[in-house]
Amino acid sequence: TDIETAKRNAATLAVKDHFPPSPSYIGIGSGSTIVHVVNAIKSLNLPNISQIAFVPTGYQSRRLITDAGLRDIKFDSLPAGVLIDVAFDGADEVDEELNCIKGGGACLYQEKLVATQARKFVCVADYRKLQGRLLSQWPSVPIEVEPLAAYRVLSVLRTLGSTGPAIREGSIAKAGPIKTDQDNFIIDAPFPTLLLHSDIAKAKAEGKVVEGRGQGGLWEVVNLALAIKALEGVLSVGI
Ligand code: DER
Repeated sequence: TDIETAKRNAATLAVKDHFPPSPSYIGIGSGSTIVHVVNAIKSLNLPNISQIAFVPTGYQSRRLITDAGLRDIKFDSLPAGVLIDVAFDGADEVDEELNCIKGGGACLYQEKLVATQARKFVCVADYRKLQGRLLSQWPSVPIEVEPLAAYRVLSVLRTLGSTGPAIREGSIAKAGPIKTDQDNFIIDAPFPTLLLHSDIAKAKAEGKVVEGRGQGGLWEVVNLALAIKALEGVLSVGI
């Protein structure tokens, strides 16, 4: 199957199996696969669609929601303590425990906020993304850092065995480092193939885990991995 068809298949499956009957809040991720999720939601032709607030994970995600005529709500406008019913998002790579590498689109901070405030996180991915271990295909772990913390995080990553972590530079359209929607840098940290969380628990037990607090944000960089574990993860793979 060609990749776009695989993405559409994954999105159709994910929405069919996991879009709740009468949700209040739905999380919408970033990237290209999520476009198919929004299309699949629209084709449900829900009579109560205007009652549902869609929570974006960045500017691209927000534009996707509003261009589709759906009602968007900014993350910081969510009522305190409310849980997002289901968050749909893509990933760059997923392992057999549903750990995800995210951040290819440099939206991972807000993606993580939405994913971790959702009752259920549905990762929508075409077959290329599903690998036994993380960093089998994807080259490095994206980490969002405040610019002030960047050089310190780079040196910590080197001591953790990352082979050449670097601040993500813009292309010809952007001189200098790219900035995320939260005005942060992205560091891409290459590591050898990453371990599963079960292996990471073992690495923690052996004291190989470094946990620290960057400027204002908590980042946990374990010996080999920075990965978000999908909450009640459900993996919808397009074939
Ligand atoms: O940045 C991210 O984590 C996104 O979810 C993204 O990388 C997935 O992008 P894709 O759906 O275009 O492959």
